[in-house]
Amino acid sequence: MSELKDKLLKDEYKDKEDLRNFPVVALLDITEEESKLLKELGLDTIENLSTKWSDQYAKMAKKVPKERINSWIAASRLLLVEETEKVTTGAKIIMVGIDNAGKTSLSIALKHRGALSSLFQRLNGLTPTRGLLRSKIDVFGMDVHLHELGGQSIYREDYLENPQQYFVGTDTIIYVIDIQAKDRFQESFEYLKQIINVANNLKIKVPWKIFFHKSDPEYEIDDKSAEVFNSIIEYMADKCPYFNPATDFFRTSVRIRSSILGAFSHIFRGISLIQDGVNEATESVAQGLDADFFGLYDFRSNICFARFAKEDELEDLAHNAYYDAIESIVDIREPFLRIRRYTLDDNVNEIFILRDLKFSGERYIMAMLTTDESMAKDLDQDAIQEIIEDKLQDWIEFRGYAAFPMEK
Ligand SMILES: Nc1nc2c(ncn2[C@@H]2O[C@H](COP(=O)(O)OP(=O)(O)OP(=O)(O)O)[C@@H](O)[C@H]2O)c(=O)[nH]1
Ligand SMILES: [Mg+2]
Repeated sequence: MSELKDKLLKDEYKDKEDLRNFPVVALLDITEEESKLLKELGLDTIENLSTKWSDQYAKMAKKVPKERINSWIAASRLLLVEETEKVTTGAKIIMVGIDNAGKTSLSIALKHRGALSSLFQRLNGLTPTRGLLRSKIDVFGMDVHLHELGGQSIYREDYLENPQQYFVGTDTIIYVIDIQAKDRFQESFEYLKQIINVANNLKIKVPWKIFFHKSDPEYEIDDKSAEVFNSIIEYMADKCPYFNPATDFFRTSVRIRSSILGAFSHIFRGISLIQDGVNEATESVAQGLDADFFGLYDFRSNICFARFAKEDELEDLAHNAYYDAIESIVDIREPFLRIRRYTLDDNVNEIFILRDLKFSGERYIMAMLTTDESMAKDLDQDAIQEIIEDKLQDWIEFRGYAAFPMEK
């Protein structure tokens, strides 16, 4: 607990008593100005912020970026965790798109362990989803409910006519487009417009993500298709306030595992309120380990909970290497699972190191890439574990509090 105080409070508050009545300005990452705003809204103390934030959220969001507000709420909840009831936290993600776009395939590919060939076998036998299909994944201690809306036109009508039933309480909406189905672009774009329309009418303000799916390695996008994709992104940027045209679309393919893992990990980290703190801690772990990439994967869901990469390419390389490795290690228990070497285009040798870790009884896999030969050679297991624990343990332990409480 005291370590958590160190991380979340300004120096002058670290040794004081009566945490719940601290003014919000005690939080590390908040300015005087910002704390005044919260005070005006009745969120003057840590306790009030942690319990009454939801009534004032919209007002705060008008003045301050959401990421900042989220991190204050998370910090106040984390600080009071010992006194807070164990609340259920969770998230709801909707996947939507016309039939055959690949929604069910994406959800299967995300959870699949084992060889790619056995994944393709499963996907070949898929039949169209009949209406709403729900599944639940445990991601970083939150329950993530994944809702797929089967895209055949007979089902689409119902979503558009009774949207509240499907869209209320959603944290993120993913729209999936089959980029190889040129003759269906028009239909897919129209459906997207309709869905945005009903969501906007319901005043559902959530992040939207676009998956340009079936972006297989050998598939080349022609100019005409590229034009359509650009106009979709422009349309989204215009109509959806929480769609960022620079970062919120993904090229995914079941043939490129890193593409799916990367996209979903981005989305799940976005839902987590402690994202900023985790990012900072992860960067310092990477520095401590002299790693060009460091990532911590939740073994059950495959989701990358924390990651830092010096270059984007290294992240893709590591995600792919992670998937390759877990194909063969499902049941094997060894401290060091794998060490591998990759030579990159510019003749740089990256050493990939993977190991099994446990935090609070949950299994994690750590992956890193380093060019430091001596580091890789005399790898001291305990030292590695120590560095990670020192920086990330608290974040991992409290990850279950890292999402908004579930709406009933
Ligand atoms: N080439 C290629 N084919 C894919 C990919 N992902 C899925 N498919 C194929 O696309 C077809 C349709 O996939 P589904 O996942 O059933 O599509 P869906 O969006 O769930 O369809 P509905 O349930 O009817 O809405 C299947 O035959 C998959 O094998 C991909 O990345 N590349
Ligand atoms: Mg389906």
